[in-house]
Order: sequence, then C-alpha cells, then structure tokens
Amino acid sequence: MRKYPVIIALVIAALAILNTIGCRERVASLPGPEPTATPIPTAGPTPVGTLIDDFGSVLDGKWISYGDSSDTGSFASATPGYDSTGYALALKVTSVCGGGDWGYWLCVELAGGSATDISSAQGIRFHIKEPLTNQLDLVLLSSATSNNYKYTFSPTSGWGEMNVPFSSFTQDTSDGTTISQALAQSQRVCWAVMACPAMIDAWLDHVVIY
Ligand SMILES: [Ca+2]
Repeated sequence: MRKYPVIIALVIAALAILNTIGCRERVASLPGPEPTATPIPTAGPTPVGTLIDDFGSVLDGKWISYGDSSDTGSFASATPGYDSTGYALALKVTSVCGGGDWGYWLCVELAGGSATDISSAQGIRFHIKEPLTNQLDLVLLSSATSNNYKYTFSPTSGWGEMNVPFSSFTQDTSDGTTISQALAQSQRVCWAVMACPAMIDAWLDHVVIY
C-alpha cells in the first residue's frame, strides 16, 4: 500500500521537471513572446508565483512612469483584460528622437521604492499585446547595479503570454554584478520604450514573479 504515494510523488516531480524544461526551451528559442495568446495552464504543476498585479478599475499607486523630454506617454486602466474579463493596464507612448534619448518607462515598485530580495525567483510572467509589435525592454532596476539588467522583446499584436526567466536578462556593458546580486536588491521592474521614433499602444495584464 505504501508504494502508491511514492509513485504519485514521482509522477508529480517528473511533470514539474518537464514543465520547467518546456518553458525554458520555448523562451530560449524565440526572441519575443509566444506567437498566440496562451492562457496560463491550469492543468499540471504551475509555479507558485507572487502576483504583482491583475489590475482593477483603479490602478495601484505602485505603478509609475517617466520619460525624457522627447517622449510623451500615459497609462490607465483598460478593459477587458487578457482573459476577456476584468481589467488590464493600457500604455500609450509617442517616442521621438532627441532630448536625452533614454525613452519612456512604465515601472512597478516592488517594495514601495525600497530594495527587496527576489533572488529566489525564477523569472517574470505577464500577458501583453501591442498592435504595432514595436520593441520594448523589460528592465530590472536594482540598487546593486550601475548598468541595468534587461530583456528586449517585441510583443505580439494580440494577447500573448511572456514567460521570461531572469537568466535571460543581460547588461549592455557588464558592471561586474551578477543577475543574482541584482535580484537581491531589486527596486522596480519596468517596461521601457527606448527605440526612437516609436509609437507604443501596449496592453499589459496579469504580472507574476515566479
Ligand atoms: Ca486582468
């Protein structure tokens, strides 16, 4: 009789390993998001995650944005969300060249502006759509780094799930820190428009650090 719990545990462990490998290969083989809208699977093991935001009719004050003098933008609650219900965040940016060229950034404060240790997390997952499929940078702001770790991608025109391991983040120029050191002093995760000129009309939903 004692065999059955052991067998069940082994099957669950095997499914978890296969699920993890599948996600990593999918991300590693594509520079951008998955090509079609993919709901977060409910069957089988799902990583236990920290839900950053599923968004509501009123946005949490932890969301902030800023831009250089040549970039203008705004963000607001929008409906429906990726699953055809509830709300998402809609980001509109007009980015031209000049004025410092560091672009326009939408960020979420992870710990009210303070640094927090998320080095045990594997990555970040969210749903996004952008009709023009213009390029965005997913950026980790950390008090441990002088050059940000980031991941560049082009969203799909319709809702798609992005599942980005932190191991995919890189620095343009190394400042000697590792991604683990950066994660240990995380301040913000940002969706940045750094190309110019660029129009962005992106919808973002269900942001999870897993
Ligand atoms: Ca939502």
